[in-house]
Parts: sequence; structure tokens; C-alpha cells
Amino acid sequence: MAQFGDVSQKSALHPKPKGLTLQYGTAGFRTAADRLDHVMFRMGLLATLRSKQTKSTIGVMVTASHNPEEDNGVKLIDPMGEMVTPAWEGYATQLANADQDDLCAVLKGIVESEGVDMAQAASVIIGRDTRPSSENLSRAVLDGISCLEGHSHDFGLVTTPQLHYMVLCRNTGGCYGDATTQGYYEKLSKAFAELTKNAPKRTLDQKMLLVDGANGIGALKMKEMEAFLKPELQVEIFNDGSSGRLNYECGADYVKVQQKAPRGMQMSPGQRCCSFDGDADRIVYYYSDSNARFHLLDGDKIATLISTYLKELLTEAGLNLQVAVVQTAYANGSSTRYLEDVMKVTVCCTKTGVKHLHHEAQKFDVGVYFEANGHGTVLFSKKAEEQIRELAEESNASDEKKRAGKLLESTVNLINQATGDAISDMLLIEAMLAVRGMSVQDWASIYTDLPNRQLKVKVADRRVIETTDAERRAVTPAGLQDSIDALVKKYRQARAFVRPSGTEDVVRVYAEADTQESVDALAHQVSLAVY
Ligand code: NG1
Ligand code: ZN
Repeated sequence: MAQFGDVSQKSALHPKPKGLTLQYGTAGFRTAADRLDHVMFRMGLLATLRSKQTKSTIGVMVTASHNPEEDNGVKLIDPMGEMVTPAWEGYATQLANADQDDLCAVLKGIVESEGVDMAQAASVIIGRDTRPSSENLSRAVLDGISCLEGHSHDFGLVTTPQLHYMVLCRNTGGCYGDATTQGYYEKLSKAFAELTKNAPKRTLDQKMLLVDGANGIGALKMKEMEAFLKPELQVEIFNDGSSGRLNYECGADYVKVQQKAPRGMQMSPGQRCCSFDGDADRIVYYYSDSNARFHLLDGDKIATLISTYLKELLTEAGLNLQVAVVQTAYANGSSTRYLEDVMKVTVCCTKTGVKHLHHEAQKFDVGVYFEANGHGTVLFSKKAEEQIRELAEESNASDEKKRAGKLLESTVNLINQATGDAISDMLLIEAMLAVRGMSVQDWASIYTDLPNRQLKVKVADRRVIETTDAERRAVTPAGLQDSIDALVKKYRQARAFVRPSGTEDVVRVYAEADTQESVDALAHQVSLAVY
């Protein structure tokens, strides 16, 4: 198999631990960092094949997001900045689990099935988070790329969404923006300035935002971007990685699941705060009131704010475009009710994992998608973008319509349509609050969350649980769903479901009900039913 050059020889330098089987899950491969060297090398090989096949630049991001610092992971980014397609996820799993001696045969199988032209040039760009293990692991990816003579560019330390953005820029001939971090900062800060021009009377206090960087890459990148945003946004960064551990008692996942402020954040009452996760693709907001009560504004609240803002602007602009919100089973019941009954927007529910939400959102003129944990973005169809840009340029439109058109145009420019992006989402939220003259308290009171609880349960084999109806019901093991239904019936406004995690070796339990006491009891009882 001469076409695979020195794959056999080079792969021996990245040996697979005996007996290790991994699966390309909702966010690629994720496990303890010391088990991943061979996977990285092999993902370098696979990304090179994918690049040859699509004749486009492919991205490889080394990160384990919100997982503990000692974990790591890798995911592949397809030409339009989206997650790699399911067929290639399957190849990724095959390749990661192949025995050393079978590696070339598996590669050959992929080349044949996908009709990859091995003579085609390949281009792969890579990035990594701040984990101590990420640098060596990203070198293993580069080894894989060079082994198949692919061209590579290492962006080094970048957020996951920045790498998605670079892939999209590179494959659209620069139309989306410049494929550099500088280009990213310039594009976003320009759109942000255009939007905040419409809110000239903001006080210094209103321009102030506290950011928890989860001791990760988001903190680093916010420091780089700070100067671009002044004076319209003054950020104070906590958990900037100078002392604490990545994601330890901080970051978006911690704040969302624990429903409390991160370690080290010095919040005064009413102060707007936000937390990024470890690779800065998720964001949640919060504040504490004068009674020291903590208020969380999660992905559902963000989706509501965005869809309300866009709907209003589209109406003012006189554009007849359909706005839909895509959620998962974890969306708070109050948010779904508010969106459907009050906002009258279409709401869809998909399986957990951004790729599912992204795919669904593509079906609408304007698809707002957010996981409750704060991962999400907005997708505009070609038709929607064209109508918005035309209106913004239209000289005969009324002042009101033109203003709405311009605001919509800058909003499109501010959003990272490749993927959920904490920095872009943060700027969008700050701009929307400014333009609409809303405080964080106004935003929080749009609707009241139903008390909810998430728990993790360790079981021998989490895969015995199979689900249906966008993961809201368990089909196996027999009897489990009946037990959950019986428990739910005991409480008011209650709902509960269980599903195997795609990123951790646990079963996740989610419950909501009318009071915190009830929901805690319900979640606990459901977790006992899982054993
Ligand atoms: P799993 O571990 O499959 O629940 C978690 C999140 C997902 C998604 C992925 C990828 C929850 C309940 N689950 O997946 O929404 O973000 O990680 O990071 O938040
Ligand atoms: Zn993340």
C-alpha cells in the first residue's frame, strides 16, 4: 500500500494502548489525555483524507471543553465550519480503534468507499486549548497530516469557535472574514460598534461586564480582544488561568449545573456577569440580587432574548422571514411555553449535541439554536441574508425600515454562524441589551424558570439505556420509563428523563417541577430507578 507512504512506520511512534476502544461521540473523542496520542495521529490522517475528498480546508481542534484538566479530546471541522458528517464520524471511530497492523487496510477502505483521490492536495488547520497535554497531542495530529503529505497550519492556542471560523473563512475565499485571529477580532468588534452606536446613552456601569474565563483559552482570547471593544465594553476577567485550574469550580458548565457563581468572582448586587467554558464555545449569564439570591440566564434565556430581538427587528424591517428556535430536552419548560405561547415562534426539539440542533436550524429562514448549557448560535438562510443586506442598502426605504435593516445586517456580521461561540454570543447579548435599553434584571424577568435539577449516575454500562422522542423517553431497559412516569405523576408541573452521556461515562438525569424541594426529590428518585 505504497499510497500510504510511511504510515505503518510513523504510526508505531503513536502506539494504541492495548484493549482501548473509543467512540467519536457528540463532541468527538474525549477521555484521559494520556490515552489519546494514537487517536490524534490518526485524526491527522483522517482530516487529510477528508480534505482531499472535499478539496477544502478541514479543521482539527484539540480540546476537551468543560471536562477536567487531565482529560483531552479532538474533533474534526468540516468545510463550512460545521461538525464532520456522520459517515466520517464512523470512519473516525474505526480508525481510532484499528490495530496497528490493520491501520493501512482501514485507510484503504475509507479511500475506496469515499472515492478519495490521493493525488489531490490537502490542507488541514489545527488549534488547541490551554490544557498542559494539548501541545504534545496537537504535534501528534501534525505528524498524521505530514505522513499523508497534507499541508498544515497550526493556529496554536485558539478557542474552538475561532478555529471553526478560520475553516469557514478559508473555504469561502475570505467572504466570511479574514482567516486570522486579528480578522476575527476586527469583524466582530466592528459589528459590535455598529450596533452599540444605536445606544449612545449608556452609562459606564452599563458598559461593564464581569467575565469568568474558566481558567482557559477564552480568558486569553478576551485579553487579546479587550482593546478592540473599548470604550463600548469594559470587561473585567476573572479565572484568567494565572492561578486556578481549568474548569475547576468555574466555567459555564459548573455555573449552569451547580446554579451558583464560580470561584473567585467578585460580584456586586445587580452586576452583569458571564462564564465561558474551557474552549469558549458556551456562555451563561448571571447576577446576584440585593438579597444575595443567584439568578442564572442560561442558553434558553439567551435564545429567548435573541429570538425576541430578531422578531421585533424583522417586523420593523417589514421582512417576512420565519424565525424558529431549536432546543433540546434540557430546555426549561417555561422557556418553551413562553416561546410558543407568547412569542409565537416555531420551537423544535432535537437530540442533545450541537450537530443535531445546527442541522435543524438550517431548515428555517432564521434558526436560533441553543442548548440550555449555553452552546448555540443563529443561522441565517441565504435568502434571509440577501433580503437583510438588500434592505440595508436600499435608498428608498423609510428611515425606520432602514435602521432595522442596518441593525439586522450588523447582527448577522456579529454572529459566528459556523458554531456556538462564547465571545460572539457575549457581544451579541451585550449589544441587544444596549439597543433595547434592557438591564440584566429585565432580561431575567421575561419568564421564570421552573426549578430544575441535573444529576449524574454511574452505572456498569450506560449504553443499556436507549431513548426516543428527542431523548425524552427511554425505550430500554424495560420498565424504566414506566417507573419514571409513575414518579413524575407524584409532582406538579413535573417532567423528567434520563439518557446516556455522549461525553462522560455516566447516565444523566434531568428533572423539573414546581418547587426546588420537589424537583430535588424527583431527580433523586429517578436516579435510583436507573440502577
Ligand atoms: P452529554 O455528555 O452527551 O450530555 C454534553 C452536553 C451537551 C453537549 C456536549 C458536548 C448537557 C446536558 N450535555 O453532552 O449538550 O454540549 O456535552 O460538549 O449539557
Ligand atoms: Zn465547549
